[in-house]
Amino acid sequence: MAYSYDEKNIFAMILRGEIPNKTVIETAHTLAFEDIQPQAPVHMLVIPKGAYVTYDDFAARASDAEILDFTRTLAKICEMTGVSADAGDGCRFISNAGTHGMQEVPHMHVHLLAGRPLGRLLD
Ligand code: D5M
Repeated sequence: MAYSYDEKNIFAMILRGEIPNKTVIETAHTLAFEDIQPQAPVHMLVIPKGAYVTYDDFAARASDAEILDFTRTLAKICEMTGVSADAGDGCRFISNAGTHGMQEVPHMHVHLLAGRPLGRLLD
């Protein structure tokens, strides 16, 4: 079944410039901005500019250029903020999907969390 995208979701509104955001970096296909309810000293959201609902929707329908831009931008932010596991203390990427994933905003996004020990995800 194909996902149906809701153009009224809050990240679509951010992408259309209808509501403000604290942009960290913007590229041809990707936007990263500060999460409004930070759960860690570093908490950003990285979103594709295209209309995708979840990670698997993005992976299935986005072009290679969009996917490459997204993954490289995520890595660039880690480098810029000094949170890569190589040069810093590390970080966590989370992409919530659907009801059990507790996804609130139905536009594909990856949370980048860092700046404190984040605890074990699965016990
Ligand atoms: O997480 C959705 C995330 O989106 C949640 O951490 C709050 C954040 N959020 C909601 N509205 C905004 C605005 N306007 N700016 C920045 N961040 C926002 P989910 O994975 O869908 O549960």
